Amino acid sequence: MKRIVVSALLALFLVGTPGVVFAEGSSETVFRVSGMTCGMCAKAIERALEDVPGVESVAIDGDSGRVAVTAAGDVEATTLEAAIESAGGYEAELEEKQG
Ligand SMILES: [Cu+2]
Repeated sequence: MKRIVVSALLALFLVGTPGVVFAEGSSETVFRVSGMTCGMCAKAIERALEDVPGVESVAIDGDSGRVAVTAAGDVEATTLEAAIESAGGYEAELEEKQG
């Protein structure tokens, strides 16, 4: 009986491990973007960022101009910045990068 409990715990640990490693390898980069005037702007920027390899999620606050990008692994801020600016007529300024 004790052995079953131990192997169940071990299985839990093994299953949980990739998630932990994954979280540690991810990064969050926040930009302050100017030039966004409507929801379509936010959509265009979101799509451009999602096309960058490694990008997992994009959160945009149109009012403050803050764009937060979560990526698996270390995606260069300059790469993300270029993607934002390629969406057309926007200027991105790096505000914060974690991971
Ligand atoms: Cu717009």
